[in-house]
Amino acid sequence: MRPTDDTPDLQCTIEDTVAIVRLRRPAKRNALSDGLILALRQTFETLPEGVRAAVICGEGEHFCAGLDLSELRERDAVQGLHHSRLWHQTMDAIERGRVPVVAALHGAVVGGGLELASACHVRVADDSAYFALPEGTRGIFVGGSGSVRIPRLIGVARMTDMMLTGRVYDADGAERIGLVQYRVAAGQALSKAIELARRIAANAPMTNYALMHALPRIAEQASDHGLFTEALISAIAQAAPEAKARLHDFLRGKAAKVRKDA
Ligand code: 1HE
Repeated sequence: MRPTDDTPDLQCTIEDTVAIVRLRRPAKRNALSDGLILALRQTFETLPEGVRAAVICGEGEHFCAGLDLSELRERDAVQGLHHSRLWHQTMDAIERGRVPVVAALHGAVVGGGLELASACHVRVADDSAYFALPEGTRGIFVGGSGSVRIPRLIGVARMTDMMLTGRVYDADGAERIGLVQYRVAAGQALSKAIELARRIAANAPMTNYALMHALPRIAEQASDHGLFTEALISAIAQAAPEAKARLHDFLRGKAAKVRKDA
């Protein structure tokens, strides 16, 4: 296990091919200050070459309390615009970066914390997790890409309801509406996320790249364009030497079979 560029509020530890990125402001419930948003971007943009997947988690009782509201007070409109764009760059560095990211969620996953979770590729919630968008109560709007990424997961109607009424989803509800893909017992989110990240890290890199960079674009294309993009990416992926080697192993009976309990 090897720590990399730590700032006081963010720790990145490398375990073989998996990076574990930990929010470390537990006294402030991991609220996302400007410094933390910049450190996240820097960390995901400069992951070491051998890293094939990442996990993001939070220290203490909660994953993340969202925007650090203490930094909001003095911002004018132009500064607000640039601040939101700064968050967008960080979320893009995660979602459209080099490796898939699994979010390990517990406690509060609220406001900007939910925006951060939504930029990840896989979300695991433990039974202590709860999800809300309290921006409405604070008199503000989402600014960290939530209006684009959250409706992709749960639809515009559910996000509107969360912001209009202050509705809070528990882990069970979050799994039911598609906000998270996995639900585990309290205290188990990180270990499950690491297990999934290890599986992801074992995939052919081109498959992971296609899932991160082609699939979301295809989903937004007209179906004729989407099918054409799919054909191109599929042809590139299957021509990679790693794909040929994996196919060869399977045909010689040396590859793992699909098992129903995997
Ligand atoms: C904070 C923040 C924060 C806690 N910014 N300081 N997010 C919110 O509206 C959520 C606000 N936070 C909460 O509702 C609660 O703190 C929690 C449910 C997350 C946790 O409750 P609890 O009882 O464990 O902790 P606490 O006692 O409320 O907070 C502990 C300390 O953290 C306290 O500071 P202290 O100096 O009095 O000890 C809190 O002030 C501080 N703290 N959350 C700053 N968010 C790009 S746009 C995104 C827009 C948004 O994210 S808006 C939603 C913001």
